[in-house]
Amino acid sequence: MEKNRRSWAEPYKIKMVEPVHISTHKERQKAIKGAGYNTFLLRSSEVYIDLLTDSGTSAMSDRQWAGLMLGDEAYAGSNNFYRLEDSVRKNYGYKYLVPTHQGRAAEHIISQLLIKEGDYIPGNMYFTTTKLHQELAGGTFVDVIIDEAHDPANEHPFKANVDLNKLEDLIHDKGAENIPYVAISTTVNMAGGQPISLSNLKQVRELTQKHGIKIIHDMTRVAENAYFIKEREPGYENHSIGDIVMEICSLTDGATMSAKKDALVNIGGFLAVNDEELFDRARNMVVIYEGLHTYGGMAGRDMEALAVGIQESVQYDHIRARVGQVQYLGKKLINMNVPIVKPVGSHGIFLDAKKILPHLTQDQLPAQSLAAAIYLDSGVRAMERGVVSAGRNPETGENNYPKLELVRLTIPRRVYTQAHMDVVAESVEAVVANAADISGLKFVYEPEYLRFFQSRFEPLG
Ligand code: P70
Repeated sequence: MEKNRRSWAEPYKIKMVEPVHISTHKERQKAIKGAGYNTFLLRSSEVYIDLLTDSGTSAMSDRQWAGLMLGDEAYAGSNNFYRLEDSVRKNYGYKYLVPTHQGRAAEHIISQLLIKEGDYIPGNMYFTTTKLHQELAGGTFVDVIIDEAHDPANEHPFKANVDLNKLEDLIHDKGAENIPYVAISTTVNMAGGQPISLSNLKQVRELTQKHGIKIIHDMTRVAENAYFIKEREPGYENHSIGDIVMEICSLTDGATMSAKKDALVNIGGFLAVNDEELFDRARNMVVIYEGLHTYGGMAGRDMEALAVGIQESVQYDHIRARVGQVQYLGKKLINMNVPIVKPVGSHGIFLDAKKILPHLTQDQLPAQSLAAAIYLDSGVRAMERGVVSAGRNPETGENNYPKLELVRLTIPRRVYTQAHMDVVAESVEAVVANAADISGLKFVYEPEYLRFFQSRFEPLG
């Protein structure tokens, strides 16, 4: 194909810049101590290259900024709501839209509506907020992802696939009546930004339909998943990203969306469903927690920026450059022999902290320690995705010990350059070379919910 003869490059040029502060080692030492060795507690002014998350950190296009000026801030029936509804229908195919302020609000609503006490919710690996909302609604999450997803070195092209035997066994053991839906995520964040294949999703659809079980789709990074399908799944090489996205959505009954990722906005999300009765209940519930059903926690201007962002997110040149930048950093680190999750995912690089710090036990919080060490080295901010993120078992109070103990270098969309990626790789290489000096951390404060956000730590002697 003509398009692929050349390397990817950003399909945009830069119109405005935001200066960043390059700190000194001494400043960073003070900052990380003050933050209790938790990168979530750093101020952004203390950060040089911010790879904490790709959530809400994207750069909007000129068309999106122009859209802000079209904000219709009517309490009810805003023009922007109808444009957003139209954009969701045209690009994703879901019939009914309930806007929310971000993804977890949509998770809250769908969990409360569909889950009853004692239910089981199978899914292709957990996500922190999703699982918590399932538990708060009385359910138990069950991981039915293929085993390969738990092995950072395994190069399966679709590590987010569901293990159909695991799913079938669960339906057999617990009964279809106790499984309100299967939670399918595109891509899977905690596995390293890995995709699910369309052929696997079709099989999941067939199996669940036989038992009358719904599929609820976490479509936070669906365009990135579609890009991998186009690249890797036989038969899809000539399909557009838009068509693949539509096909994915058509195999599910509804979706929760954190629009802060794929859809290129700084705030926003939604719940979308096809069933009219479920929609009626959801839009009744949204008025309790979010706002009226035609804004649900978003300003009119934000809905406009989202309507435009959705269209931009499924453009091939955009998604190729977005994923291309992540692959660039991944390849660089692989060439430096840094152990990372393979294949390289779509939204970030996941460093294998267990491999990098073999002298630490999981109780000594290797990923948390590695993220703090990288910050100290260069001011690059990353995020822990290991034992701290996995929290405690709500029944026993014991730590959950996930197989994956990772540090995520998450790449915001359209924000950093290839030169920034080079600095990140140099810093990680230097920290890995001196990894034996990293001594581990212990908790000194731990909140009840989603502890990774607010916990504080101290170095272990
Ligand atoms: C991240 C963010 C959010 C997210 C997600 C998937 C697959 C739902 C949501 C929730 C922010 C985050 C959230 C919890 C822990 C750490 C970071 N992911 N599903 O950085 O959406 O944030 O809009 O409520 O990735 O990965 P929202």
